[in-house]
Order: sequence, then C-alpha cells, then structure tokens
Amino acid sequence: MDCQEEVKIIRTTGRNNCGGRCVILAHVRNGKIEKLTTDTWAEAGGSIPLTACARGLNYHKTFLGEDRLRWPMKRAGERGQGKFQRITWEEAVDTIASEWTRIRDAYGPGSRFVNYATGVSALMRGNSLAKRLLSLDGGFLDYYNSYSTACIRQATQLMYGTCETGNSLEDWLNANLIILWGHNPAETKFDCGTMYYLKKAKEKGIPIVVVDPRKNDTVLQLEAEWIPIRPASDSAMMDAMAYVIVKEGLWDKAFTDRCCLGFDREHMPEGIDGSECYLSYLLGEKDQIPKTPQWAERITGVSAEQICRLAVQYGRAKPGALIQGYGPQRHACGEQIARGGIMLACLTGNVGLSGGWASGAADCNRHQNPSFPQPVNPYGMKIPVFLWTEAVVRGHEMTELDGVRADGSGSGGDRENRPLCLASDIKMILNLAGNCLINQHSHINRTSQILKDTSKCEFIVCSDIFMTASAKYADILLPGVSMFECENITMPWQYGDFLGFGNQVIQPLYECRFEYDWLCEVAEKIGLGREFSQGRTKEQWLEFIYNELRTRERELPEYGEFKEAGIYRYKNNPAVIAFEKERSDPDRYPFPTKSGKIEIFSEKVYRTQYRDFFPAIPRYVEPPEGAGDGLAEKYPLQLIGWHTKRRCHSIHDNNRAMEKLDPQMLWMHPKDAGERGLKDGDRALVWNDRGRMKIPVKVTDRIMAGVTALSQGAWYRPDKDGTDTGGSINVLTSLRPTPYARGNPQHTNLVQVEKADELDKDL
Ligand SMILES: Nc1nc2c(c(=O)[nH]1)N[C@H]1C(S)=C(S)[C@@H](COP(=O)(O)OP(=O)(O)OC[C@H]3O[C@@H](n4cnc5c(=O)[nH]c(N)nc54)[C@H](O)[C@@H]3O)O[C@H]1N2
Ligand SMILES: Nc1nc2c(c(=O)[nH]1)N[C@H]1C(S)=C(S)[C@@H](COP(=O)(O)OP(=O)(O)OC[C@H]3O[C@@H](n4cnc5c(=O)[nH]c(N)nc54)[C@H](O)[C@@H]3O)O[C@H]1N2
Ligand code: SF4
Ligand SMILES: [Mo]
Repeated sequence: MDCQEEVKIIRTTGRNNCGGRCVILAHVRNGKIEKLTTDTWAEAGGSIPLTACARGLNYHKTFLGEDRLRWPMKRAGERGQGKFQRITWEEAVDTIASEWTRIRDAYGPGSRFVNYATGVSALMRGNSLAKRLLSLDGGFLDYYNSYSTACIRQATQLMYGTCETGNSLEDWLNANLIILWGHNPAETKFDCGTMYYLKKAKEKGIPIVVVDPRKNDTVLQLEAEWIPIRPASDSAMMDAMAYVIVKEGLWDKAFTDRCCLGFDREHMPEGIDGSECYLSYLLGEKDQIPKTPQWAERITGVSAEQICRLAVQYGRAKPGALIQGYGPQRHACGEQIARGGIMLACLTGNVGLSGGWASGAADCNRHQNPSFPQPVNPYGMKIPVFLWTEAVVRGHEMTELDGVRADGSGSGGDRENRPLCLASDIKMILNLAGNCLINQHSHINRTSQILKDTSKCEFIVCSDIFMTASAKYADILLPGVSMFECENITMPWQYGDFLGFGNQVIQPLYECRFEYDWLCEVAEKIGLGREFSQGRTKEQWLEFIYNELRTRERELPEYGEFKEAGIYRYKNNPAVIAFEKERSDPDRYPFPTKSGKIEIFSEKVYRTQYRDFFPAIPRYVEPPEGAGDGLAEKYPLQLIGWHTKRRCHSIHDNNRAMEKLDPQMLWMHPKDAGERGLKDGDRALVWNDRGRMKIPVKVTDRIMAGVTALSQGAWYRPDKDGTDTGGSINVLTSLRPTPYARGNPQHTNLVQVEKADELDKDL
C-alpha cells in the first residue's frame, strides 16, 4: 500500500544574489517538494512581508531539474569544450590538494585566486570558505570592488568618506519629489521594502520621475514620468541641472558653504587655484563653454526644456530624493555619473534632511550581519575584481596604477620594489557558485582565449549545480548542492531588518556536496584540517557564528527558535537620516573625509597620477564607446544591459517556465528597426569587434532611438562559428576598466545590427 505522509512545511529563504532574501515555504511530502509558497501580511505580523517573486516560487523547478550536475568530473577535452570524465570524490580531492600545493610552491601563494561568485549569497559560501583555507596556507591574491557597485561605491567614498549615505526607506514618504536615476526596482529586486515605499509614495501623490534610456517596468508600475537619456551621458545632464539650479537662485549656498569643499572658488582646498572649482567649470570660465541645458541636450538627447524643468522641480522640491540605481555607474565613466548625483544632492541641500537623500551608494544598515571568520591573509595583496583576467595575463606587471592594493595585514607582494606590484600572475582559480569565469565577465571571446591557454592559468576548479559556460572551463568540476539540500543563514541587502534561516528541505541529490565538506578534506590532505574546521561541522559553524552575533544584536532569539521560525524580523528599527548630525553641526561632527567636508573637489585625485585621466570634480567626460565616439560610424547603436525579472543574473535561464516572463530579445526602437528592415520577432545579427550574436528583436518605443538593450545573464551558447545564440550580452562587452574604480563598464557598448537571415544568405 502506498504510504502517503502528511505534508510538512519547511521554512527557508532565497540565497542567490538578487537583492531579496524572500521567505520560501516548501511543502514537502515523502521527501519531495510538492510546491512552494511564501510570506503574507498575516505571516509577517505587521512587518512588510518578504514575498517571493515568480523566480522564488519556481526555485524547485530550476534547482531540482534533470540537468543538475551529478558527480565530480575532470576535464577530458579543451577548456570550454564541455567534455568531462566522471571521477570519484577521492580523486577530485587528491587532485585539488596536489595542484593547490604544487602551484603554491612553484609560483608563491599569491598566484592563487578565488573568483567573484554570488550563487550562494549566504553566511556559509564556498568562496569565503576557500579564502579561509588559503589564508591558513600562506595566502592568496584577494580582490576588492564588485561587479555590482564598483564605481558608485568608490565615488561615494571619495566624496562622503563612507557608503552609509541612505536614509531608512520609510523616510521616502517625507519627500516632495522622487527621482529614480537609472533605477528599476520593480524589476531589479533590491529588497522587499523598496517598491512597497515607492508605491506608498505614489499613493501619497509624491511625483516620481525615472531617468533611463528604457521605459523600464518601474515607470509602468508607478505610472511615473519617464525621461529617456542616451546611455553614459547622464553626468552632462547633471551638469546642466546644476547650471540651471545656480542660475535660478535655487542653490543652497548656506549648505555648500558650510559642508562642501570645492563647489565654488571660496571653498577650495588650501593651495589649489579657485579656477579648478566645479562652479567655474559650470560657467565655462576656462573652456568658454557654459554647461547650459542646450549644451547638454546635444550630448544626452534630453530636451533643454526637460532638463530645465527637472532642475527647477528638484531645486524647489526640498526635500527631494534623487535615488541612484547601479545601472548608470556600470558604464565606461560610471564614477562621474555617481559623483554627479551626489553633487546635485549637495547643491540643493538635500543631504542630512528628512525627505531628502544624500544620493550615492545609499547604504543604510540598521543591524549588523554575521560573517564567516577570516584569518589574516599573509599575502595581503588585492586587485580590483574586474581585472582578474588582466592578472592571469600580466599579473606580475600590474601596479598601483592598475589598482593593486596592499591591505596592510600581510607581508606579501613585491614590497621592496616600488610601485606596489604583484609577485605572480594568477595560476589557480577557484570558482565556487559563480558564473563570472565566462558568462558574467566581459568580452567572452577574449576571456575564453585567455582561459584556454593552460600555460597561463594552470588549474581551475568550479563547483556549480549546472553545466554553465563557466563550468565548461573547469579542470575539476564539482557538483554543488542547491539551497534545498543544506542549511544556511541568509542576510538581507542594505535595507532589510531581518535575518533568514534556510532549513534543509531534502537530502542532497546524486553525489552532490556542499563546498565546506570537500574543502575540509582538502584541508586534511594539506595538513590544515583542524585549523580550517576548528572541529566544527557546517551546522555547528552556523550556530557558533549566530551566537557570536547575538552578543552584539541582543534582540536575536535563541538559535533553535530562530531556526524553527526560519526568519527573525528585528523589532527595534530606529529611523535613520544619513548625515543629520553633520548637517546640523559640521564643526562638531565632521564628514568622514580627510577634509571633514563633502569633497566635491577631490584633492586626493588632483594630487596623484589619477589626475592625468580622471577629473578632480564630478564633471561630464565623454566616454569611450559613447554616442559621440568616432567608432559610432562603424557601430552606430549604443547597447546597454539590464537585470531582468526572469533571472537572477544567469540563474533560471535554463528554466523554461521563467522564459515566458521576458523572452530573450534585443530591444530596438521602431526607427532603428525600420531602417534595417526588422520587424518584431525577426532574428538579427548583432556584432562589434569583440563578438557576434543572433537574437530576435523586440521592436518597441520603450527604448530611445539610437539605443538597443539586451538583458544581462542569458547563457552563452555559441554555434560552431562562435556566434552566440543564447543572447549573452558579454559576447559584446569590453574589458576596458573604468578610470578610477577600475570597475566593469558592461553597459557601455557600441554595436551594429542587421537582419540575420539576409546576412546568412550573403555569407
Ligand atoms: N530580477 C533581478 N533582480 C536583481 C538582480 C537580478 O539579476 N535579477 N541582480 C541584483 C544585483 S546583484 C544587482 S547589482 C542589482 C542591479 O541593479 P542595477 O544595476 O540598478 O540594475 P540594472 O538593471 O543594470 O540598471 C538599472 C536601470 O539602469 C538603466 N540604465 C542603464 N544604463 C543607463 C544609463 O546610462 N543611464 C541611465 N540613466 N540609466 C541607465 C537600465 O536600463 C535599468 O533600467 O539588481 C539586483 N536585483
Ligand atoms: N554584461 C553584464 N554583466 C554583468 C552584469 C551586468 O549588468 N551586465 N551584472 C554583474 C553583476 S551586478 C553581478 S552581481 C554578477 C553576478 O555574477 P555571478 O555571481 O557569477 O552570478 P550568477 O549568474 O548568479 O552565478 C551564480 C552561479 O552559481 C550557481 N549556483 C546557484 N545556486 C548554487 C548553489 O546553491 N551552489 C552552487 N555551488 N552553485 C550555485 C549558478 O548555477 C550560477 O552558475 O554579474 C555581473 N555581470
Ligand atoms: S529571486 Fe529574489 S526576489 Fe525572487 S524570491 Fe528569490 S530572493 Fe525573492
Ligand atoms: Mo550585482
């Protein structure tokens, strides 16, 4: 007789890197997930519910699919070919341990690198665990920055000296105007509060304006005003808005006088000529070009009238919130756009004010998050994460000018030599729960060429749950467990006031293992077993770290209670207004910069080599591969990416159910499509000097003419000629880092588009 168990509900939360960590309730019977449901108002008991999106409610269909990796494998063809041979876990661990020490001894500990990887964005994650073991074993080459926020964080640090520049979200309801600058939270989940408060603001009648080359989902959902703008030109519009604000007498001079450095002549750092100030640039005192709305119209494609109107509206709104997404800073001159937003907030005196918004990175962490304990990395050197391919090719030549940093804790690098440089190229990569080895990094064809050369990077380990583009480049490929197959603690992005617990829902599938378990065996093999694990299982680590956090976050319940509830929502969440103290008493509470003021003019930039290629003020710089680049004659269309509702980066691309939400298509304006004889749904060839792809077009006036858009994250699927058929934008993106942050410019690209089938005939 068939024995039907009662349905059990097991509580967990999302743990990929979308901004949410939503509550997932797994309905399980006989060890099988029957369905997933989520948080409701009733569950949330007065807090904003952490309600899962369509991706979350389909997690089981993605993560438990037939295409899961099942057992460890070793490479049996060229890197990238995807040919593998099954091996045992013993062989996998043996090979990793012996390559790990061989490479350490041959090239030094700093030849080992752990790639950026966010597939497991939870407390216990393969990449931090691997870093711990490498530190115990002499060290590794570390990185700083992320693919998410390299420019905006460095720009915010440069001007404010901190990234904690956000107010708590409920304060948006006190604004008289909200500008979402390249921000699309209806689609790019930041957390569950963001859209909740934006909808409330809308209901309250607060005008909402969205500046974006695309009429994004947020414009539609909030019925907001849409201002289309040419990609990567935003800082020209910001300059012109500043010009209007000054000319119209809307400049909060009292605020800039008291709190800012470098806005006008009278407030420059000691010894620097007044003509270097931002106002002098705006008025065109040196170059004879006043940065008027007419000037900006030619660059941005936004009409002078619209620029004037938004400037006056923002200048008068006080308090008004100019909120930046990360899209505009994932560009060739992304730092300047982020700095421009901050400059406008300062100019209008919206900093440190309820209903205002200091702009920039806008972190607002009301609670501390747990983190895995990391010993000192004895090598102590870091590169900007985006330059890892550069460090594979010419690490030993990279210096401070490439962004190489010493974190001061270790002895490593070639410290005798100045300038600072690396001791070795990257020779070993651990890529654990990430797709940045290929799919999510730029210029796939070049990256692939670099990785195929086994004399450069000699050993690559990947742990993933699917045969992704990155996995195909592994020498040893390990099958990881999904979120349902092991427990973990999840932490929110900056605005969430909770901590999540992911209970184990089912037993691990096939031979899949969590990264900690095989890393313990590698540690054992290299004689560091005890130091690495400290005798703890992964479950014991979670409890240990949680209890340590509890000594600081006193409100947290007993571990068992937390685990059973699957979530803890903090009750004590004091309202935060960033820089409130600094604004009201700047002498007593200086800003955390060197000068104690908000640095609109950066002496740090002005007095270093950066000065040769990066301005000391937040002014517009014509970006390479922007609309004004000479290359536009050959490749006349700008191409941007965005984060789609259908995926979390590359995750869910293999889930057919998700495809319907947003089929992979190239957005094109009817004018550009018409000129090329393309109708909605036609297949087009998209190309530039870096790569080619074939993809259907979506003809829509939701995008500005001259601009195309393709959502990032689709799986790279090259045909036999190397033309991508999956719609993976990184076939077309570039490896040129941004000038100051050395960040990823993945939204700045020039391309040409033609009808594919006609071209096929020609070839
Ligand atoms: N559904 C979903 N949500 C996610 C993610 C996901 O993969 N899927 N990823 C998460 C992660 S890790 C991150 S870092 C964030 C990413 O968050 P963001 O980086 O903010 O997201 P994007 O979609 O890249 O960009 C936001 C908007 O900027 C616009 N944009 C692009 N270029 C320009 C420009 O030059 N000027 C202006 N004004 N606008 C421009 C895009 O059209 C887009 O609508 O999202 C998080 N949330
Ligand atoms: N062109 C362009 N490129 C971009 C961006 C862009 O806007 N444009 N955005 C950038 C940004 S903001 C980010 S954050 C990065 C994200 O880059 P990645 O962190 O590489 O993002 P994902 O595609 O989410 O990769 C996660 C991987 O983990 C695997 N995975 C999922 N769950 C598990 C698990 O439980 N265990 C294991 N072992 N593996 C698992 C997935 O199969 C997937 O291969 O991409 C960047 N790349
Ligand atoms: S994908 Fe993100 S928004 Fe969707 S349910 Fe998971 S955590 Fe929430
Ligand atoms: Mo990101």
